[in-house]
Amino acid sequence: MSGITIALSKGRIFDETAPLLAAAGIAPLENPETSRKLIIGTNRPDVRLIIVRASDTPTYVQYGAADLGIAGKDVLLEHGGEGLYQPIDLQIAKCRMMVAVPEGFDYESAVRKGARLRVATKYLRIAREHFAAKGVHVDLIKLYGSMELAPLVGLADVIVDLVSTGNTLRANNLRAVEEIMPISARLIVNQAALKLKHALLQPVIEAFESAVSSHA
Ligand code: PRT
Ligand code: MG
Repeated sequence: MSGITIALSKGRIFDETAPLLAAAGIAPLENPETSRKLIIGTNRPDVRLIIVRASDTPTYVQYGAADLGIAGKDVLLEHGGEGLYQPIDLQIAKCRMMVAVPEGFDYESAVRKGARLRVATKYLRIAREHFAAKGVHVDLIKLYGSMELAPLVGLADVIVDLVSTGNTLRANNLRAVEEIMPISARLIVNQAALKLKHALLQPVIEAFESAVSSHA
């Protein structure tokens, strides 16, 4: 396609990206939250949005099916970032990657004693690197969601998950014991498109950039 395709996921990424799109003069013609369409036009005939699963965004941009995308740092670290240029931390969809345990589980002494921990998470790469750097031996258990359940039913000792308000942990009698890293969403750009469509992409990237820095 000769215009610009932007990959976004529904929910918090779309909600928090809408003001940035507006700053770039881009207005979606339909609301992806209510529309069933996966390709959504905008007020600009040369700009369209595609609606993808959050964890698929880097893949669409890597292969050039989208020129731009917006994805959480968590998603980018798990994907690996091949073929992607990551020019801007958009400072949206912020949260923290945390280690959490059930109330009553003594994480600090388990770590001190060199116990082998069973870790349930969707974020295998991030968890593997975190515990390897601490020298903690872990058995990683891959889940696709609702990690909070795993320690409550004996599937794991600890979880690695995103936390924003902490309400989900509290509601399930879990507590955060370690912050792995702060997370926010990044603009990602297909590296080939950045060269071939520079004149088209550069103004959009700059509009995002100035919208973010005027917010800081
Ligand atoms: O939901 P789906 O399986 O489709 O994919 P997803 O969960 O990857 O997508 P989505 O849209 O839920 O999240 C998109 C991005 O938002 C993530 O990749 C993060 O970078 C970012 N983000 C910011 C969050 C949160 N905050 C967040 N709180 N992603 C998920 N959560 C979840 C968290 O996993 C936990 O279950 O919210 C729950 C905790 O929230 P609190 O407020 O109770 O602490
Ligand atoms: Mg989700």
